[in-house]
Amino acid sequence: MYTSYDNSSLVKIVTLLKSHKSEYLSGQDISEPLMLSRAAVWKHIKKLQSLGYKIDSRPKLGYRLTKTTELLLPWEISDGLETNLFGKRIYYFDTINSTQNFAIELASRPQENGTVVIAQKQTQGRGRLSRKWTSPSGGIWMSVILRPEFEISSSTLFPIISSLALALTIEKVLKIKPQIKWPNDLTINDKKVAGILVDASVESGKIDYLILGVGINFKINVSEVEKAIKNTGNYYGVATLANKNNKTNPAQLVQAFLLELERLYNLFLDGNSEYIIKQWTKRSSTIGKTVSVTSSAGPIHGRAVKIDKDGALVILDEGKSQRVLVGDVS
Ligand code: BT5
Repeated sequence: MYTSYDNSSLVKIVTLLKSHKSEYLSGQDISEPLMLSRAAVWKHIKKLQSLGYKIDSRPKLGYRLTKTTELLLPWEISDGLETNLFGKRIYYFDTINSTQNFAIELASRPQENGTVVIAQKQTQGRGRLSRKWTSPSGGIWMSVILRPEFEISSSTLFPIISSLALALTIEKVLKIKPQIKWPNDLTINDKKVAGILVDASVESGKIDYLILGVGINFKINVSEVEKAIKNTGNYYGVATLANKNNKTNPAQLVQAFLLELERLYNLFLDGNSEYIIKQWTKRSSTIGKTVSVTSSAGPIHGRAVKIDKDGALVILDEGKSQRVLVGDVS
């Protein structure tokens, strides 16, 4: 595991190499200002190479960073992160059962607010309604701990805020326009590219914390994932955001997402949920369509007309209006 507040020598070396990308730095150039031994520098360089940094090492010249890593290491996300709260603390794992589960454990500590847990791979990724989320490397699997000051009744709009934040981020960073399928799936060509899950802890009628889980198929092998999940609940095909040739660093997408999420979250706290619902509706592939919804009260068939202030989907069925808060749309 790596966190945003350890590995300081390692991070200092990365920063130094990044600011001298056009030249080689000798072992001494690095060891002296950072007050490290030459042996320690060598050890850290080896470590950085194993973390995916491409560092050219030449006998008489020294070291030069030729390519940064694609791993979502905490310092790569922190570097240039413009948020006030979200992502100020980051925990990174190569492999974990579920970032959501680890975030729930962390949330027992009140200082964990805005904390991000991120993993390269999950072995037991969770979806909604006890379903599974397939999480091979190449994706962005993350959870964010939040301690909102709003009423429980407002928390149902939170997944809507999050899916809009993700859609806006993808539009901005990757110039791709995903659609949002109610309640909060992101799709490309009607195939699922990202999913959102919110776990809530409520104590004496107040929200103690919310854990937002976001799964993004950033650069994954679509056919492998499709093969693994073909017969599962709510399956309708898999999409990926990037291909092998795409140069966008996933850390850039995570940074932009945290910033957009924080912006929308603050807008919501300031009472601007109408703006959020309008922007969400603009990108929705559900509103205006004839849909079938499986809800806890059984199947509902009709025209999806809008989402309510609390994120409930309003369906018009033979003149009768019905509201659904939890379910799947097809
Ligand atoms: C979701 O559930 O879409 C919420 C997914 C949240 C995953 C994140 S990853 C970080 C955090 N840690 C976790 O453990 N979870 C969160 P739902 O709407 O129930 O969709 C689940 C269904 O999507 C499955 O039954 C499959 O059919 C399908 N599915 C599973 N993995 C997929 C993938 N990688 N891409 C597209 N579809 C997938």
